[in-house]
Amino acid sequence: LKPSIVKTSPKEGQKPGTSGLRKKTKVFMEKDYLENFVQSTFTSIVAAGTDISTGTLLIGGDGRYFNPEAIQTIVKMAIANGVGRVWIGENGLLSTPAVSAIIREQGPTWKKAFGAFILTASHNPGGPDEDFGIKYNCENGGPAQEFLTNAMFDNTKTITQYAICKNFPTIDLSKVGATRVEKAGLEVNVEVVSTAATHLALLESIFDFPAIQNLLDRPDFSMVYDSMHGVNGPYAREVFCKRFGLSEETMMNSIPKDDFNGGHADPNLTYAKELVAVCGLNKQGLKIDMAGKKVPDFGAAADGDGDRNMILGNQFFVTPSDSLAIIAANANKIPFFSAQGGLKSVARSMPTSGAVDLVAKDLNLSLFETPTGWKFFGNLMDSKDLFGGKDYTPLICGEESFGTGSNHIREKDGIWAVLAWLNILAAHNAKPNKPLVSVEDIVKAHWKKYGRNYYVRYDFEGVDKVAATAMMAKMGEMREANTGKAVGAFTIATADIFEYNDPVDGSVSKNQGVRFLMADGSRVIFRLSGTAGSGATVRMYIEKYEADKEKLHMNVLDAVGDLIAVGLSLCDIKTFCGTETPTVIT
Ligand code: VG1
Ligand code: CO
Repeated sequence: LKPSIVKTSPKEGQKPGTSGLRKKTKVFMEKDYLENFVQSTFTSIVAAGTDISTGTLLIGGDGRYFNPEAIQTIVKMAIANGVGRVWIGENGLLSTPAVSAIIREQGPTWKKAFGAFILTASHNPGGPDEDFGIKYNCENGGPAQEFLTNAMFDNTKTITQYAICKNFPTIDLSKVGATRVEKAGLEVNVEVVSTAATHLALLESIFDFPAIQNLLDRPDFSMVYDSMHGVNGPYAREVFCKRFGLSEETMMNSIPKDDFNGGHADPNLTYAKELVAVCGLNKQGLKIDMAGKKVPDFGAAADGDGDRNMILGNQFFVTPSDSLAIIAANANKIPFFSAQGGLKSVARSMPTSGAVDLVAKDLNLSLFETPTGWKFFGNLMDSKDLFGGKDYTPLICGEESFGTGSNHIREKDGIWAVLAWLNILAAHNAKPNKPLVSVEDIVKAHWKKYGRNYYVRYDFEGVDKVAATAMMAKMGEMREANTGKAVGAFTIATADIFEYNDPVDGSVSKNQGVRFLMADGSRVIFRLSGTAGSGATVRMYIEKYEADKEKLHMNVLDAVGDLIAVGLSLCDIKTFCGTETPTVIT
């Protein structure tokens, strides 16, 4: 087990983005590329005080191309760096939320994990010609904070060597169980752990499974769940087929594939087209003629690494921002929250609509607005000071990008959101022999009470990075000149660049998007994506609030059409990037 020290030199561009380092798979397969990043991570966490010799390192991925090879390399490097114990997900598979759950698990026979490598580029396509990714999560189960990802990046710029135990045996990822290797007084434990067990046990402790079972058993209720050939399949089958006894037909695309079957495992109206069609919708979320064909009452989809969710009803699309608000408004129906004395706070990323703000105001919850990316929620969840010294504060978080979750773990959790909706539906349908209260009924009742935040996001993928950066800079420079200006039917009350002062550790995250806040409460926001594997993606977020009861059921694009036009002219993307046609609308 003698580690070899291999000479290397820095690789360009190994800066972790919104959620880890993502690059073309071929780049990751280049000599020393993965090794450099992994070594830089070990160096950073040791420098930050992590004792890697007594704890456990967890490794798993979303099953994309190069996943098994990368795992074997990381194991060999972990051991060379002095890690005493490694756990790996069965077949190399672990969803992002499951990783978070396992890190936080403190079972009697398990030594607690100090962190994890998750091999995923999430919703980015996979395969030899597509994307690969890696991220590091810390002891709290959440993504590494910025100070740590900055330190990793700094190390990648100065790295000269890495350590690897080349002669460590290749681990059989298909067999759950331990491999103990002992040599020269050094004992190393590598254990392949069940992909789903820990996470599912946690979910069962959160939701009212008997009530969900009653709902699923109703003859007038049916559901489908599309795992999009990502890592969610084994979890979905375990819960819905094994635990709840649904037929395999309810599970769409539930076998993980290393290229997601050539698809784009991103649960939205554009990419989850198979599910969207089954649920009787087109890609604008509008009803299509089903010619009498039966449509499921509930539909859901997950992304490649299982942390995102899309929720559909019978010919009905729930926007992620509305989903967050509705779960928060109904949190008392979920045992996890009611047992803790009820939900106390909510958090959303800045571009996420203000629908949840209205619920927070109504229910007297604290509300936090963070930059895009889940790592900012973790600090709030772990803070005792923010919440009057209490250890444990029930908190629900969400992003407009189909991510929802709570402080049961430190990542967004796709299957959690699906079970949350089923739990809420079950509670609304608790009385026997009544017609089914549908997803659509629940959403419409919510709008009636709170008004509706019409919302749409335009993505311009694959645009020139220099041009997109210049466009953002121009809007930033113009912010004072734009403030107070009338544009179309709107007046810009404030134009600014969003900056976040973390209330927990005082850290400041600058340059988190350009905002145009209109006098009537409407918002137009621009960001550059931090997850693109190559090139640049511009995101334009459009929100318009409507309280008028007569105007709650409009077509979204009709409701916000004038604001979209205003947004396109404010950024002038046509001049900068040569297009104003989005590649994806969500
Ligand atoms: C996107 C989303 C963001 C999400 C992130 C990671 O980031 O907008 O809300 O947290 O992806 O999700 P960006 O920087 O491209 O806008 V995942 O499921 O890709 O880990
Ligand atoms: Co994801």
